[in-house]
Order: sequence, then structure tokens, then C-alpha cells
Amino acid sequence: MNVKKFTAPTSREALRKVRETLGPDAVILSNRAVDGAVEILALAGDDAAALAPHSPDSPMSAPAPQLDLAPAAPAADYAPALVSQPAAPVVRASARPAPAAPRAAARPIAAVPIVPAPAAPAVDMDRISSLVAEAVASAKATAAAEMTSMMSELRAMRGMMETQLNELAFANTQQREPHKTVVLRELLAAGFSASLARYMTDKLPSTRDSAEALQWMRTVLARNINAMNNEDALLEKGGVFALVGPTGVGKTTTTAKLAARCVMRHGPEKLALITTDAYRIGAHEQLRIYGKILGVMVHSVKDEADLRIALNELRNKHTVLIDTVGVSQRDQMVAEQVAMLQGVGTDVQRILCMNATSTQETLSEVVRAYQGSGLAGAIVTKLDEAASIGSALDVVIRHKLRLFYASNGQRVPEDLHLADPAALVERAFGGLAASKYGDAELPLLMAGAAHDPMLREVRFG
Ligand SMILES: Nc1nc2c(ncn2[C@@H]2O[C@H](COP(=O)(O)OP(=O)(O)O)[C@@H](O)[C@H]2O)c(=O)[nH]1
Ligand SMILES: [Mg+2]
Repeated sequence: MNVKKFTAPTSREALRKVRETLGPDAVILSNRAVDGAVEILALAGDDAAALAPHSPDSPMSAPAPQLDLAPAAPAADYAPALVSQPAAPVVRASARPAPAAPRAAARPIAAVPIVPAPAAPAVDMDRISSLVAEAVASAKATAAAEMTSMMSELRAMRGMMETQLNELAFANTQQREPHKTVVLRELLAAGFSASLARYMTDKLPSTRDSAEALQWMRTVLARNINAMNNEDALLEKGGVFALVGPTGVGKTTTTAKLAARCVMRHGPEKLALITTDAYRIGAHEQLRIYGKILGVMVHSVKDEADLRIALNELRNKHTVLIDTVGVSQRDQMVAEQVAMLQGVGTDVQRILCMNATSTQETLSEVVRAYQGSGLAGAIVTKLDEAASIGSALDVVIRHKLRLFYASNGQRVPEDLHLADPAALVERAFGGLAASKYGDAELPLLMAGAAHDPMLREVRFG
């Protein structure tokens, strides 16, 4: 490598000398004024090529992007010389770090761009991009949080507006269609849900006569209670039935009542009783006493294997009634019990005992918990204790449960009756003070009544 120095009174002159000596490929390393003259340090093109990396596809072999950064001196004077071999030599020279020194020494004219950029700016770029990325990320997070809070505010506002509009709409209905109000008030007072009440009044035929509207309401309700209208379906056909439900709903009592009916029809030898309540002290004693009175054997099982054996032994019986241990619908054991009854190999038909004094929400929960692969039907118990039975009927209608019997007292076997939809509806509305809700409260009650997809199958025709 051979760096040569050229001195001349003007830059043009100095450059001419460079070209004459080193040829058109010469690379200018520095150009400065020294004692009134111009001094140029230059390198032969071949020497410069030897210094540069030779990868043809290196990004460094691209044309130099900014040749004309010369700050002070009239750039036009030097530019032609510098680009005597337009890009490549300049770029190749830029791969060489050493000549950086002269740059600081004097007025850097066009030589600036051919000096390699020091490492520092690259680091700065990294920092800048990381700072930018940080800023963007934090801006995004802030925007997302703001959006979430805005959305929840919007939702709250929409809810409020819907409630208000529902109230207004309902208040309007009250004035324009008073017969709808009468029906609503009756349904709500009887313990039916606001959603069922709303669904029914929406479908109310065009009549302005309140008595007619009420009659329609009762007919529709009765029609939608899926009751067993002939006991033969159960007692004649026989099979294996398990009474399930939460503690204290009346499973054992109802089992005894059903057992009595079976014995009355077929005699004691056609029936067998099983209790799964083998753990609680004295729990199966109650059923054993009923069994003794009726002359029926009572078998006690503690698990699925036991039940399987018992059912196998009793397969010749016309009817087998299983009294199960009461489990809260909120207990994980419900699922286990349902699985046990479904898994014994024999077709065990589950009958759900529903306490009529429970709320509609509780009863819905009970149905969902005990449903499993499907309930054979239900028995509503404690009708005698319930102030209103609309909630129980609501659940029966909503879940399309097959209603077998209704129990209205503790006496065995008298207080068990075939479910009669018309009688149940009559009982639901009988003797009620329909003024339980005043005109001013109805819009409020109805405002929150959502459309319930479960009610879609209520039949009106
Ligand atoms: N008033 C009334 N009490 C009932 C009825 N059915 C059951 N019971 C009573 O409710 C209590 C619990 O009944 P039981 O059969 O032991 O419930 P289990 O825990 O589900 O087996 C007992 O005192 C029964 O006499 C009913 O229809 N009406
Ligand atoms: Mg019991």
C-alpha cells in the first residue's frame, strides 16, 4: 500500500497531479489546506481494492449514498475529481479505517463520506430503535387499557339504556294494553319467572278482555306441563327407578308412597327396594320400616359394584325402586351418583324430586346438576308447604320435564297424586293476592326480564 501526498496551490491542480500519478482509479484519502496550499493524500486504485473486502454482493458494494456532504468549501470544485471512478473506489476505500485520522485534522471536504462511519452511531441506532419500540409498546398498552375501560363503560351505558327503554316500553304497554298487565301481574304473583311472563304476554292473542287473557294464560301453562296422565305407564310397565334429589326433598317418603302403590297393584313379591344410603346412621332404617309394613325386602348397597350385584339378583322383579342418598346439587358427589346410576348396566330411570318451596333459580340448578344423560321425569314434593308453586311449574315447563306425581303431605301413601296440569295451574293461581305487585313496580320487574332461549318451545296453539 502506497499513500502519496500531493500539494498544489488549488484543489483542481492537486487533483490533476493525483490523476496523472495514480491514474483515474485513485482514491482520495484526505484533502486539506496547508500553509495556503492544498494537500491531498491519495492511494492508487489497486491498493485501495486490495484493502476492501471483495464480496460482490456485499451491501458495501452498492453505490455510495451520500457523496456530497462537504460542508464548507465549494463542493463543485472537488466533486468531479472525487467521482472520477464514480462509486466503487470510494466505497472500497471506505472499508479502510485508518484514514479516519486526517478527517479530524482539517476541513473535511468531500472526503467525509469515504471515511468509514465510526462504530458509535450503530450503537445509537440500536438504542434509538429499542427506545422507539419501548415507547410504542407502552403507548399500545395504555391504549388497550383505555379501550377496555371505555368498552365496559359503554356496556354499562347500554345496559342502563336497555333497562330504561324496557321500562318505558312496558309503561307504554301498561297503558295501551292493560290486559297484558293483568296477565303479567298474575304470573309474577304466582312465582313464575319474569322471562316466562314476558314471553307469554308477547304471544298473547289480540284481545282486550282481561278474563279472556287470563283464561288463555292458564290454558297455555297447563298445556306446557308435560304430565304423565296415566299411571299405567309407570306401574304397569315396571322397571328400575331411582329417586334422586337434594337432601330432605322427600325421596324416602316418596319411595315409600310409590312402593305402596306398586304393592297395591301387583302384590309385594313383584317389588324390591334398594337404598344407597348405607353410610348415614339409621338412614336406611326409615325405608326398612316402610318395607316391613309393605312386606317388601329392602337391600342396602354402598357402591356401584354392590348396586350392580343387587340389580342382577333382582332382575326378575317387576319393579325395583332405589332410594338414593341425598346430595346437594352443588356437591361434586352428584356427578358421581349420576355416573353410578348410569353405569350399572341396567337401565335405571332417574326420577328427580323437586321441592316446590325452593326458588326457581335453585330448582333450575338442581335440574342441571341431576340431569346427566336425561331424567325420566320428576315429582314435585311439598306442594302443601309452598306459598306459591309457580317457580316449580316454571322449571318443569322450562326444562320440559315429564311430571309424574305431585306430593302434598307426609302421609304414606295418601299424599301422592298423579300430576294434573290443570289442577296444578289452578293451585298456582288459587287464593293469591294478585295485588302483590303494584302498577309502578311492574315496569321495574319486567325491565330486567331477558329473553330466554329455553322458552322457545312453549306451545301456544
Ligand atoms: N309437608 C310435606 N312434607 C314432606 C313431603 N314429602 C316429604 N316430607 C317430609 O320431609 C322430610 C324429609 O323427607 P325424606 O323423605 O326423609 O327426604 P329425603 O332426605 O329426600 O329422603 C320428612 O319429614 C318427610 O315427612 C310433602 O310432600 N309435604
Ligand atoms: Mg332419604
